[in-house]
Amino acid sequence: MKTKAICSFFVLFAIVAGIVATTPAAFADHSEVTIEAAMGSGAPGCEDTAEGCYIPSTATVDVGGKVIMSNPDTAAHTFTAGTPEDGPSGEFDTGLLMAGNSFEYSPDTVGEINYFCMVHPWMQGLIVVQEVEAEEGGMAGELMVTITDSAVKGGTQVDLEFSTLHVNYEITAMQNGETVLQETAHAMEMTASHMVDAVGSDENPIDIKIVSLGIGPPGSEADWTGPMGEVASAKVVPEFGTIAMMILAVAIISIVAVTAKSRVIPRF
Ligand SMILES: [Cu+2]
Repeated sequence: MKTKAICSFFVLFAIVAGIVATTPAAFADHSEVTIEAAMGSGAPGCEDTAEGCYIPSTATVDVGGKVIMSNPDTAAHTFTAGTPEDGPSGEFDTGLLMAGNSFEYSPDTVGEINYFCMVHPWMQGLIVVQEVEAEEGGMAGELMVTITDSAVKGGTQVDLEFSTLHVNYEITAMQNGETVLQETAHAMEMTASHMVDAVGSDENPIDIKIVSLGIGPPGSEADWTGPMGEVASAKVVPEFGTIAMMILAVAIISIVAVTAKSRVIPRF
């Protein structure tokens, strides 16, 4: 008598969810810049120095950022958008800025703005207004978690794929209102696997939920960055078409791709 055995029985599907990080890991800060009129710039000569007549003579600021124009010199100066040749362009004009005074300007469009001093036309500077910089430093801006489910021989293996290293997360698997798996983990690599001691069915699907706890080395929770909160959850059932998927996120969600594939191969 032959024992009827299901040797291979698997369900495969994947959910990919991308969350745009709301907390960049590191970025060059151009949200505010201070420009000072050079000391002694009321007399010609500063235009021939390396520093120039406005310091810095080229200043970079984010669009929507703040430019503080300050006059520590003893002479009164203006910071007037435009050039001595063409005159004021209208973007900003401090008017006559007396010694010790300052003026604030917030650019609202990307571009380059020349400016000069109406009193001392050899004084000229440039403000570069740029898009707010994306983060730098190699930390991915998106956290992607892919849940691939592979139920083999009585258990369900949950494979995860991350778009970045060092994701700390909690994985929970529920079946019939019972928690069949609950683990907190740190992804040293781009992939991770968890074994759930249960198999999903139409009547008893397994609900898997991944919650991001932050990105960073284990044990330094205070320094973790990136999206935190629910990343993805999925219902694991062995039949094509009955896979229910739900993707939630705490930040801005962008679903990159959703694919679902299911196959049942019974062998006797
Ligand atoms: Cu001046």
